[in-house]
Amino acid sequence: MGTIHKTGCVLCAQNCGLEVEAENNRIVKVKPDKSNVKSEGYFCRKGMNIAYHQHNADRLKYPLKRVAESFERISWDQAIDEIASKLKSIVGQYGPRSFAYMGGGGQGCHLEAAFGLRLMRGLGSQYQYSALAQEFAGAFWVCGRTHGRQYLHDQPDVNQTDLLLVMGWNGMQSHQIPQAPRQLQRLAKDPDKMLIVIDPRLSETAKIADIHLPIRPGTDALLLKAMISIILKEGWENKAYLENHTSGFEQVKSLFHDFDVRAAIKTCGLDFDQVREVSRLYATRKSSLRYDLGIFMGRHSGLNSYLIVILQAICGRLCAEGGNVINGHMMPMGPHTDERNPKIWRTVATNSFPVCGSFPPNVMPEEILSNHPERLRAVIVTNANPLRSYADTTEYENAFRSLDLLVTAELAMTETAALSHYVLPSRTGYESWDSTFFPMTYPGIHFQMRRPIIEPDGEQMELGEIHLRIADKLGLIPPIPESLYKAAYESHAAFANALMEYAMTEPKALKAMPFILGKTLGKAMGSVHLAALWGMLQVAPKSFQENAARTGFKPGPTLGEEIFQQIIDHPEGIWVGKIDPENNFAEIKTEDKKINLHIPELLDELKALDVANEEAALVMDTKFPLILMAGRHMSTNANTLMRDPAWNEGKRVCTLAMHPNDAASLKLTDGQQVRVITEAGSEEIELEVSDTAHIGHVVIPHGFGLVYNGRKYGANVNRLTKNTHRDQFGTPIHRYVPCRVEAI
Ligand SMILES: Nc1nc2c(c(=O)[nH]1)N[C@H]1C(S)=C(S)[C@@H](COP(=O)(O)OP(=O)(O)OC[C@H]3O[C@@H](n4cnc5c(=O)[nH]c(N)nc54)[C@H](O)[C@@H]3O)O[C@H]1N2
Ligand SMILES: Nc1nc2c(c(=O)[nH]1)N[C@H]1C(S)=C(S)[C@@H](COP(=O)(O)OP(=O)(O)OC[C@H]3O[C@@H](n4cnc5c(=O)[nH]c(N)nc54)[C@H](O)[C@@H]3O)O[C@H]1N2
Ligand code: SF4
Ligand SMILES: [Mo]
Repeated sequence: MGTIHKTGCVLCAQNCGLEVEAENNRIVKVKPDKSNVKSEGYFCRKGMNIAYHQHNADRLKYPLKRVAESFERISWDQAIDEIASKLKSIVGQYGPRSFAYMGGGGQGCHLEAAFGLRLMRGLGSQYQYSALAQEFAGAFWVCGRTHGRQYLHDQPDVNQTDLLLVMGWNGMQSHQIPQAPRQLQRLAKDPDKMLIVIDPRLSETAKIADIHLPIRPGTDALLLKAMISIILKEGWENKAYLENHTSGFEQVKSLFHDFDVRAAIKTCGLDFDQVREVSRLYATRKSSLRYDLGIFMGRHSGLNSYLIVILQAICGRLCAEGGNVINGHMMPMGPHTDERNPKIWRTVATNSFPVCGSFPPNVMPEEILSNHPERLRAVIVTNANPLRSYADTTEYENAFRSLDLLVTAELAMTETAALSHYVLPSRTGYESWDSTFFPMTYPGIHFQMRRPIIEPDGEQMELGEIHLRIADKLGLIPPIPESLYKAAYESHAAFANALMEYAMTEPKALKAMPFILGKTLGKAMGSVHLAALWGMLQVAPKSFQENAARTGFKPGPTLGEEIFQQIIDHPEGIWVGKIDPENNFAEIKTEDKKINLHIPELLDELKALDVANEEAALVMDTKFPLILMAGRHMSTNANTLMRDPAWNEGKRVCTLAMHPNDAASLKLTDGQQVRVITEAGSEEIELEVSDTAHIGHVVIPHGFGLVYNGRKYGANVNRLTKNTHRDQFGTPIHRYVPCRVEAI
């Protein structure tokens, strides 16, 4: 019998509570943790198999340096010295735009971002690239305009809603809200509630829905425009809400008049009466809406997000009970980086801008391969595996091979690590203090700090400490007085006083704060991540303090310390705050405090959205007659986080799903090997004939193509995606990749 620890899952944004049994420094058994107030004893088969993520043959133990075509073990001192001196010389010679930090994202470990972003800023750069900008960029950008800040995202108030309308989200497999399958099944089974799913495939979520609209792939914008037109024409809109809580609708309203609704719905491959009924239900019931990658990574991604806000607003469903609500947060997922602000950088080769602080990974290869004098030359990658995760593996390989410096801090020898000049071994989410800042709950705000439950069996460091050491070598940390180090060992109160004194006399202290905390308090605590959390809580903004007071924390100067102690005392996680459910509109941060429905930059695309233009755009090239859904989030993948494929042994996991009619016309049969060809490349894969597929639409899950112990597991779908197949925000159009399929 080993020791049982309360912790959380690091494999998706839900971070369900887990009870993990560790024996001889290995995870031997995992159970869901009933005492976690967010997940309440829910977990999925990924969480159950977390040991395959933690223990695998590719784990890194020591810093490595590439020498010719292989790696040589070096000391931490040598690694940090060499990396810092190369960074200094590259940034010194070519300027701060030559450096990018690709990190801070991830599913389980966000505390490194406090350090990585400081290192990036210390070098003078604004280039943070992360996964956020390959999925949510369009939606977050729209939130910036409609809600006033790019980090204000609305989610369905699932507990109170009577009707959940789902677009391009397969929560039964992908989750994305706490205990998603439980919640979806509850809505589907309750005769007084409804689940409506708009998805080309008969997804696992569509299967249990009250109504499934099997939309033609890529036509959601047309459908949304039609639904809004129907609602306005029938007079089902909420006029009082529009008057009191929105602005700008007068400027866009006319675009929905005289729209050929019947023809549009026909182009979507749907039935007019059914769409009219769904529109009526959504407009007249206590409804909410959840959309995801089927929309985010689809055609008209940004426009769809805009249309969804308009749909919600005309029906009065935003910031309303049982509708879509804005969650509270302990820390926003990123800053509001409005590209109209001249201080916000654009990239040199593709003129791309960040959304919520993050630049789009899709443009990075061009930014590296450009011949602009300020092109990207040095990249630090953490918490990401661009060589299998991001679009166009082949182009990424070309780009990364031509960098002057590529440093990857990783748990395992990933595809990205294998191409790097330096590989730095990092502790896993079970070997370090760490957490995420995903605001997924409402009205409560949940927080859990995971603690080390496994001893690192090498020289692995916390990711934040790796950034700290590089920053220190670069001279980015001002001198710290001995008294501050000493105070860190005395008490938090003594430390807080000493820190305040120091910050008043040292002008550089504020900007280097995470590093200073890490070097002093982090040393005393044995974790730089934990020290950063303590620091964040001491300077929590007023809005968070109010939310914390609502859960019973005492407002005042000791609030941060009190919350910190509660977090430490409760490894299962706690409610750290509660947003005011009576006044969700208070979260809207536009100038007039109303939901702004007029986005000039999207009006041309909205005007041009009609049946004639769409029918023309939807005609497939004869070379590529099928639509590939490049990536599917299912119970047998976890992005690229599972290194040991044994967790899927005996399962049919990476196939090309195709409708029986398409298979028949191509004379293909289930189980045979086929070749899928796109503009980016080709991959061989096993065919799975499935009537869950939509005609003309084929599906490959992402995250495969891993080579483990010399054997390749499945096809890497990102060999089939082109980095330039993206929208105006840099988001890949992974859900609409033209392809053809041939027998081998
Ligand atoms: N098991 C598992 N769970 C995961 C992950 C994982 O790798 N594995 N990854 C996590 C991450 S990082 C994310 S972002 C989420 C993603 O979670 P989801 O967004 O739910 O993932 P997808 O599988 O892309 O599902 C989207 C749905 O959109 C549909 N779709 C495709 N094209 C269209 C279209 O044109 N219109 C409409 N309306 N629908 C369309 C698809 O058929 C699919 O059912 O999953 C998270 N959860
Ligand atoms: N074609 C296609 N591609 C896709 C998708 C798709 O639908 N289609 N889905 C995409 C989506 S939604 C997402 S979010 C991305 C995610 O893609 P990525 O951002 O690459 O994230 P992951 O695959 O989750 O994890 C990447 C690496 O982080 C490392 N890691 C995890 N925790 C830690 C840590 O604490 N420290 C360090 N140093 N490393 C750590 C893991 O070992 C892993 O190698 O993939 C995307 N890729
Ligand atoms: S993968 Fe996601 S849903 Fe599954 S146990 Fe982990 S956190 Fe929970
Ligand atoms: Mo994602």
